[in-house]
Amino acid sequence: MHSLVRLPEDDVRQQTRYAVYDMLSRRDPRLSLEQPFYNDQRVFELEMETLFKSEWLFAAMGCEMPKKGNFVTLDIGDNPIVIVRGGDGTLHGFHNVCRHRGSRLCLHEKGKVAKLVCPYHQWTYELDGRLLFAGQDMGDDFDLSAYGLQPLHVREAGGFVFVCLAETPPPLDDFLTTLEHYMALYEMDNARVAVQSDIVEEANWKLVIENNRECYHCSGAHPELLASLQEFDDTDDPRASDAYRELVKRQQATWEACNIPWQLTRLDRRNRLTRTPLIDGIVSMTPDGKVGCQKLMGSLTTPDLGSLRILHLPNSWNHCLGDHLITFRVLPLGPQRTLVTTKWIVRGDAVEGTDYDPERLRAVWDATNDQDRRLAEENQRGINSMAYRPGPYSPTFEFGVIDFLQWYGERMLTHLTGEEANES
Ligand code: 3BY
Ligand code: FES
Ligand code: FE
Repeated sequence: MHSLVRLPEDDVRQQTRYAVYDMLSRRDPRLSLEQPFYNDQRVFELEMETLFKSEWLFAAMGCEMPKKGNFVTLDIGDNPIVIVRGGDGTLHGFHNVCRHRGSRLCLHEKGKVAKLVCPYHQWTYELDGRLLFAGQDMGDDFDLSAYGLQPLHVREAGGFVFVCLAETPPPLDDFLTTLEHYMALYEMDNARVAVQSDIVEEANWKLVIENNRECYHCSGAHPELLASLQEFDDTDDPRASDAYRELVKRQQATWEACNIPWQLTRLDRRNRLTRTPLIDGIVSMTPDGKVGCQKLMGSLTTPDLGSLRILHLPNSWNHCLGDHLITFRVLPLGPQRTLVTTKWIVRGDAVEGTDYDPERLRAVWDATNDQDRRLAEENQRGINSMAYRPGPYSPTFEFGVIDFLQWYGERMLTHLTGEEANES
């Protein structure tokens, strides 16, 4: 295969690397980032080139590709990718780029195909990426085997699908094993997406994640969400009340008796899993706190599971309830534009209209997402001002943000200096 020829690095690119390196290595971890991290095109391109091309990213749910030939597409920056279920049940990931003249191959976000056929001149690929057919006119010595789709790394565990564009991806096994363990009871082979929302926020992707990593803003912004969600998910949280600690103790004893995993597991700063109670007496994130889907996930007999929260930096957080799951995927579109995709997932055999009302299922997080979108967009507009200066995070309320930026800074510095990843 021919290697990609790159134009020489221009000065601006090199200087951006130096400037970002410099800003990150001398930054005060208690403060928000300097302005260019949130609004500069060059810094954004550098992040896409380093972080988003090197890290494992949450891409989709396996239940969106239940059968052979089911595929999902998404864009990681300028890179269109396609994930497809092969004949043996495993997922294959490819750059969604035809080897003829480079057209995008799969145009839809989801679907089912027998083969991958390019819409331009109908070059046809097997689900494992091999080129099968290239028209009649490529010449007698044309070697089909030299023009397979370019693969990328895909892993699936506990119903979640991750991709990585790096040649040598960072380690992921510990996280996947933990995820399998926590997700087993949801039986994700028997699940499907009931509702999906795609929101474009006019804000930098880090502002979207920062906003998610704290609940300092919750009491002022999220009346619907706070009817079910506890503002903290850890008894060590400085804000945790005695009543919360009592509730956690009671719920954990019940979960323990049923073999339901709940322990807080942190795998470096990037992956965090914990099961935490909802508000006492509330079983789901719906307007009235009752189940949003009558058929519970897996073989559960009670919906009272609290929320299994799963964080995967840089681009996902999730709530797994007894009756449905809500997954969140963040994909940067530009320095000040971010796609947030939310999926509400129910048991595979749940019937719309009978077991669940999609409007009721989505109501709480639709409201919450819209509130968060406004907050992130106003945050962005203020940061764009000449008056913006990095401001202090509350160590009590915003330690999650401090943690995220610590991870971000470390990973950026690692990629910028080309060092091997030394975390697991
Ligand atoms: O765009 C599509 O939906 C299909 C799927 C694979 C190839 N493509 C033309
Ligand atoms: Fe795909 Fe021509 S670009 S067949
Ligand atoms: Fe919020």
